[in-house]
Amino acid sequence: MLEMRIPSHQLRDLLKLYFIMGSQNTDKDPRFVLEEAIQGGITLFQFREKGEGAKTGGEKEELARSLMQLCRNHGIPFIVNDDIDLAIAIDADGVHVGQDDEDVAAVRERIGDKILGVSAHTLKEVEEAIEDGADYLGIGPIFPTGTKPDAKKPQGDTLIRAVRKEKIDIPIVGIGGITAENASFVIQSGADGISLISAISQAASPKESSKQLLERIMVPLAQN
Ligand code: TZP
Ligand code: MG
Repeated sequence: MLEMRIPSHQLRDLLKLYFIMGSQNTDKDPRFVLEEAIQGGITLFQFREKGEGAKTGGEKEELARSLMQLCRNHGIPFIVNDDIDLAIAIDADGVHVGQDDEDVAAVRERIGDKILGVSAHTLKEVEEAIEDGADYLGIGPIFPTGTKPDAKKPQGDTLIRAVRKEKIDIPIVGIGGITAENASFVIQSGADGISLISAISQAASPKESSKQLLERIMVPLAQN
């Protein structure tokens, strides 16, 4: 396990192709989808068991443990969305919280040096999250998304560009409606990576989709 806060350069690399999924995001077995996505080249995984049809309690924990084991088998860090108790119970590699979840500084206290990601929608939220101990930020929705019913209005690259203009260099991933067609736009705005659900979880071949996404961001990433 990590014994110090993850260095930014290492995290930037991990954020390149950040796949997020819960069992509610796929008609297939989520273990199969994750295994394929790993083979296709994802660099980080977030377990986000949330919304209609999501598992709870023991079933949720069991799924988390089996997906974490798949990640461990391939050296992919495993992040838990929202559920800090679960992340601590299973000794996940990190957590991701939004503005409506537990207070960021309190989460940092609870998780020690585990990776801490925070969703931010304004420059003020960005600055507060950094102050409170975020390791990386998720910014979006960049494009319209059908996956998160309560998502805010799509903001394109406005906030990512504003953050970089302020010379704030915290690792950032864009989120929301990202596909192979628009992935390079997100990287060109100054993000270190793309995070996505349906472009991989709903793909006919999660493996091919992951490969294609990675190919589309390699050139723009090299130019950042
Ligand atoms: N937060 C902002 S948009 C979103 C989340 C969790 C959903 C992203 O899903 P998709 O399918 O990649 O648009
Ligand atoms: Mg949340």
